Amino acid sequence: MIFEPQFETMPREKLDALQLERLQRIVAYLRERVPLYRERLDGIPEIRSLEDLRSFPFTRKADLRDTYPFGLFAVPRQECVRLHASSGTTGKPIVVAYTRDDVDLFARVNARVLAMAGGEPGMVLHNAYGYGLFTGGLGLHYGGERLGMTVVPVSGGMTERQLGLIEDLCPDVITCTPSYALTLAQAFAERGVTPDEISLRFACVGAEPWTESMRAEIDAGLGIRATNIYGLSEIIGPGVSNECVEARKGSHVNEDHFLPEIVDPESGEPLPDGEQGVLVFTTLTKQALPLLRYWTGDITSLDREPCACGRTLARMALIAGRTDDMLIVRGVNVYPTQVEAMLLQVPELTPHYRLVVTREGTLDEVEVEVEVSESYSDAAAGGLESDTRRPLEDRVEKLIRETIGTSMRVTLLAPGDGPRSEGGKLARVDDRRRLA
Ligand code: DLL
Repeated sequence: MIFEPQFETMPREKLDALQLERLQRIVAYLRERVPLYRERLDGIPEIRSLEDLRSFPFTRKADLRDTYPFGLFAVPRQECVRLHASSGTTGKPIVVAYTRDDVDLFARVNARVLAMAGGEPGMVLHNAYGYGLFTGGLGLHYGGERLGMTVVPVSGGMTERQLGLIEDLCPDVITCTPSYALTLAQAFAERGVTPDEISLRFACVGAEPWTESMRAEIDAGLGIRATNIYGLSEIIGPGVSNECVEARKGSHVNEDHFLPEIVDPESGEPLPDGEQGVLVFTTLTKQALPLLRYWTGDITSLDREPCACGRTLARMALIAGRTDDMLIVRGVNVYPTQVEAMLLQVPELTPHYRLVVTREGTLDEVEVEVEVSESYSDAAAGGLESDTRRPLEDRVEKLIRETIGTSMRVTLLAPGDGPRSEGGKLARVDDRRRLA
């Protein structure tokens, strides 16, 4: 079903006109209320077309950090009914705020994404995104309630309890990170529960990068159709975009609220549909913390072709990586997702992997630690101690050289020894260069 068909299937020209009208309004609002924008937009002419946005400067994470905690708010703090914070890896987090109307918008866009994923009123939603400062738990919680679902606010972690609740409450939809979906699938398998015995039918998985090969593992492991959910705290949290369960070919961006652009990572120049670059968002309707041309750092492309589901909203491809996750190994740019996609083409391997980056002299070295499958381990008598180990490692190293174009060392791990999500986002890269 489509939650707000009047917006989600709006003809392109009407959507463009709506975006322009909202853009003009939000720019005037920000010029009036936020000192940083008043200064930065000084001398930049009024917006007359959507293209005029291209003359605006980008807003970056540093702008939020530099004005921490409330400096970019466009309303008095007293009008904010909610704050969330995103945990940065370094230094202070970023604080984001919602007025009462923003919380309502947060609920509506999440009701939309749950419906895109296959959710319907009356279904049970098992929400295993973390509750608290992280936007995932509460965002999908409000979205599920708004759609008319029965929401089970499990939050992340305590895997045994999650399994028991799924067995007892028979949810139709689950929301969690893709790495945690795999943890749950594996825990069910260890209990001897087969995918067709699990009530779940749909999943909204995201909040971290993942690949088509991982989707196949999640679908098979839980007996579901998983769709990609994308969002970030600065823009609203979850609810920015989601794939429709019909096509699963790109995530529909709630464009009437979040205007997407793709720009060149180096020059910042706009790129045409279909080309990969950095995703940039302008919020069109938020009150407490609207942002103009926010540089997400996420790499993807846009597609505005009509979709089988009937929505006219542009679709963004699965995130290839973040500009700041990109590794440069012997001059070759590599995203962890490229390694993931490749590893999962090897039947003996599992999606439980990690990249360890070290520096020897002036060269970056990457070691891929990846867990082998149970069946490989059982078949190779003696498991990883057997003499099949080095030939398999060699084979994977060769595949990496040939498909990615750079060398990495591969180390096989025994089943159970690879990294697992314990409920939240899983760090795929262990960067030891800074420590050295
Ligand atoms: O992760 C919001 C969210 C919650 C999205 C629940 C989806 C589901 P942050 O913690 O601020 O917000 O992290 C945002 O996570 O810039 C991306 O780098 C990454 N990310 C989010 N969704 C995806 C996805 C939430 N589907 C940052 N694929 C973003 C790849 C994703 N990366």
